[in-house]
Amino acid sequence: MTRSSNDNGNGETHQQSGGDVPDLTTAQGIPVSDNQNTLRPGPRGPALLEDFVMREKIFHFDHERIPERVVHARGYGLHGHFELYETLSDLSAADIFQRPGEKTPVFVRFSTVAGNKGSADLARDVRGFAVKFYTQDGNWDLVGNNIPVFFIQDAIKFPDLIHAAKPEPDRGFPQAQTAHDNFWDFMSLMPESMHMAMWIMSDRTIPRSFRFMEGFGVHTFRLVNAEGQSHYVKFHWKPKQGLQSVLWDEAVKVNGADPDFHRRDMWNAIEAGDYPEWELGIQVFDDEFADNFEFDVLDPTKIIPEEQVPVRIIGKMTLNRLVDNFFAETEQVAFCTQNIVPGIDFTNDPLLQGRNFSYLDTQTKRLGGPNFTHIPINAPKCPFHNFQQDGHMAMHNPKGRANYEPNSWGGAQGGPRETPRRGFRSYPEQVQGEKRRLRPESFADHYSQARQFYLSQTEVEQAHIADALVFELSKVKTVAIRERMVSHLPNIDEDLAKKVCEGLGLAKMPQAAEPAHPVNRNLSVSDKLSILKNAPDSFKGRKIGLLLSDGADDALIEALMSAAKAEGAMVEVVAPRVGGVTTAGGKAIEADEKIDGAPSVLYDAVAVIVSAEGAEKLAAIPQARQFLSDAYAHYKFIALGGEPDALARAGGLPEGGDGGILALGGTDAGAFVAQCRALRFWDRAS
Ligand code: HDE
Repeated sequence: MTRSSNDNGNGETHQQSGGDVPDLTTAQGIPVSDNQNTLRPGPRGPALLEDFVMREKIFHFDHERIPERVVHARGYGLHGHFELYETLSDLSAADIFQRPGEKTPVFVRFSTVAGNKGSADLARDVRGFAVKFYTQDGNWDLVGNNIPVFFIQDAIKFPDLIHAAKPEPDRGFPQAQTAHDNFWDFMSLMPESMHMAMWIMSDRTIPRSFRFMEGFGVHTFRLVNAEGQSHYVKFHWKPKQGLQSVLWDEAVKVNGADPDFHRRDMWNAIEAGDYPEWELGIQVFDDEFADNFEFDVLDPTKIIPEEQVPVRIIGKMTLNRLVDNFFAETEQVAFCTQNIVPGIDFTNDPLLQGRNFSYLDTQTKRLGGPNFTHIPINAPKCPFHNFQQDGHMAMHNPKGRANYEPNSWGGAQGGPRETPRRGFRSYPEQVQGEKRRLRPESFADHYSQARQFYLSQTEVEQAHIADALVFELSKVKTVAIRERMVSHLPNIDEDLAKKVCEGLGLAKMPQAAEPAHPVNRNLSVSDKLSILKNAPDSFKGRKIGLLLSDGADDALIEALMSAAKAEGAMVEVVAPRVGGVTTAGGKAIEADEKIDGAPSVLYDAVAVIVSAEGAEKLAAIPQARQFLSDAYAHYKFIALGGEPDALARAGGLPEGGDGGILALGGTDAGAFVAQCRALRFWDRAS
């Protein structure tokens, strides 16, 4: 029996076209009568080559994939705008920096670096923080990271760095991880990477959310004003939400429970109207500062501490719109460091100079030709005119005769003309020297700022750095590589070196690596480098996991829900069944998650409101026990309401609790949420 297009075989009928439902057609617009069956002679005959409907459909499907980015393959894109607070006309002629209050549309893509497109969100990795500003003078791309320094000083080392970080080529693993021999072999042979090594071993590489991390332009750029005067500048993004990271044990578990943890977080926040915001800050300095600074401002492995050059806040970016189509926007967006506008300029940072080649080159391959600027997400939103033409998929095809310049056709017919008044001019920096392959002497100090970073952390954060190094190097099979890496640590901090040496069980402390430049052991601590010293003072935008059972107290639930709402926090209901629970008052509350799918690592704090019988039943479920034992182990605030004793005991909570465990009486919900503002009960760690 043959099956008609409108019968799926179960007797159900598909929706037919007509009214608001458009007719299905081929890409050529030919209406399709049957989208279920291939054309064949007789019901059991071979497929006919003539079937252009089937062939076109499968042909197109076969070509759906484009190469993923060679780095930063996994990303999440969002729309928003940038609003300028104050004019910068004294410093920069950039159109975007002229008129306070003016909003410029932006597209942002957050990403991990090493993992492929399908890897998990909470890999220990740098996060990309790329912003495309659609300014009235063309697109400006600030292609930054969530860490202000980089691994290497010269772009020529980038392929080596990335090869070493990616899966090893013979075995094809590990995916999205730096915990392997090749990576640490390379790092330990590159002392210039030691400052970055401290950052990537810190909790910066396991952010709780894209919303709770900083962004940095990394390189020193130039701002150039209308008079042609130049100042150096470093760009910073400061999240209004504050900084927050997860623990490594959480990261490992989150990756299993929800590999999309970061993109889901962003989706949920924007869907809820809780739009994340970052302020744009600039560190501005001149040649005199640059000449006197302890390090070379062109060296991308160095920061300028905010205590030395304060960050001046100049505007705010708000992300408030999800993409309509992930492929069209997030996948096809092409950020490029060479996209710069009049009033901003490059410096000779050797990494930046190399990047200016790489991005355009890789995008031409990834997006299939030179016309990727015609794709809506990449096209400028201001008028643009030039004599570029043809090529694959050309979408902007100017009319008329003139496709060259100069021409004598005149007027509109002659096409666009150069504009010395508005046009981009490079800052006329004096450059001279011998043509050689050289690394400047001024780039030679590799340890002093690594030490400064380490010493600027709280004790908890320092412990995390040591633990992360021990974890990563424990995955390195070659002892000589472990030892070589540890040999750099005494140049950073003796105590750190000792902890890692002991943690690895090395027979003896390796001899310290010989620094190419004496280590400055007296750089001042910079509080801005710590996450915990810059923690938020609100629980806004965070999430409570509320575990309920049948017979739970209605008033307690209600009180917790409204306290969370008042703070701007979210509550997700977790229950033994997704159908939910029936409260003591007989009210049905649907669950957002069944307990098996909602471990407490997905939440910033947890609350349990249960009846005595419900607590007994939950105590028998391993995931319910872990919900509490993990929350406790991860220093989370825990609220216990109703009659939770059986579950609290089974979950291993200490008899009598601790300062981070709150018994939820009638009026305590507000106090609990207020306590949660500290994000974690770190006292439990000591
Ligand atoms: Fe990138 N980088 N990078 N990078 N990078 C790419 O461009 C490169 C560097 C950064 O969401 C690639 O279109 C070189 C520093 C982000 O689409 C590629 C060097 C910083 C993104 C490339 C660097 C970054 C990329 C891969 C050393 C922080 C993702 C796909 C000289 C300031 C943008 C692509 C997005 C992507 C090259 C170093 C940030 C291959 C050669 C330093 C956020 O062109």
